[in-house]
Amino acid sequence: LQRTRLTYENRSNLAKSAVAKRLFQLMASKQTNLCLSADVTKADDILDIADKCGPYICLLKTHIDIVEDFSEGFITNLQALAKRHNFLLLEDRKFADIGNTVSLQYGKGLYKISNWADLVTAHTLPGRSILQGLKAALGNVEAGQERGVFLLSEMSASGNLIDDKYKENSNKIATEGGDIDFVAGIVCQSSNAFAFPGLIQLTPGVKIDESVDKLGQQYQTPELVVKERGADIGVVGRGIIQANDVQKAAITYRDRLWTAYKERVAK
Ligand code: 5IU
Repeated sequence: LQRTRLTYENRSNLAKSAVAKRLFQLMASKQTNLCLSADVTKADDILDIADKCGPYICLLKTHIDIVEDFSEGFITNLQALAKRHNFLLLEDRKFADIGNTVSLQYGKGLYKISNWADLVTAHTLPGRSILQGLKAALGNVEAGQERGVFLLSEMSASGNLIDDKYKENSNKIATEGGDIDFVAGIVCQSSNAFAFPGLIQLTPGVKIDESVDKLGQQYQTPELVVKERGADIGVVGRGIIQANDVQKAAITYRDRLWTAYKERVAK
C-alpha cells in the first residue's frame, strides 16, 4: 500500500523517529494537518497569532532570526501556548553547513534552538554529516529522542537548483544509516520524493487563491498538495497571517487540508 493511502494512526506505528510518532498521533487526535508559518517580526504578534490559531494547527513554524525583539521570555510564552493548545514547534532554520558548525548553530548562540524547537529543518547539501552534526548538539540519547529534523528534498521556489539525483540522494540520507531515528520527515513538493510511510511529508507553498508571489514563491491549493502531491502536512504562511481574520483563515485551511486527507485515505 502506498504511504499516501495509510492513516496517520497507522503511520505513527511505522515511524522510526519518536517525534514523528508523536506528531502523527497528535494530527490524528486533534484532526489537523495544518502547519502555520508565523513569519512576522514582532514577538507579541507571533504569540497573538499562535494563541488564536493554536487550536487548529499541529505545528507552528518559526524563523527565529526574523524576530526583532527576541528574548528568553518570548520562548517561555511560546512554549506555554504550544502546551496549552497542543502543537509542536518547528524552527525552519534550514541548516546547511559542516557538522561542527551546525552543531553550534543548533545548540548555541542567541537562540539556543535545540532547547525549545521540537523540530528543525535542514538541507541535505552537506550529506549525512548534517544529521551527525545536529545530533551532536543534543548531548544525550534521551534528549535526542524528543527532537527531530525535516530534511529538504525539494523547494517551492521557481528556478531552484534541486534535480532528481539530489532528490533521490536526500531520500537515501533520510531512510538509510544509523541516524534515521532522528529524521521526522521530508520537506518536498511531490509524492514521489520518498516512499517510507514512517516519514512525514511537509509541503510549503499552500494558498487558496493565489498561484505566485513577486519573489519566486509558487502556490498550490490545499486539495492539490494533499491529494495529488502527497503532502501530509500543509504549510501556510501569508494565506493566514495576512488575512483580516487570522483565526477564521486558520479554520478554513484546517478544514480544507483535513477533508482532503480524509478523502485521500478513504479512496
Ligand atoms: N518554505 C517555502 N518553500 C520551501 C521551503 C520552505 O515556502 O520550499 I523548504 C517556507 C518559507 C516560508 C513558508 O516560511 O514556508 C511559506 O510561507 P508563505 O505561505 O507565506 O509563502
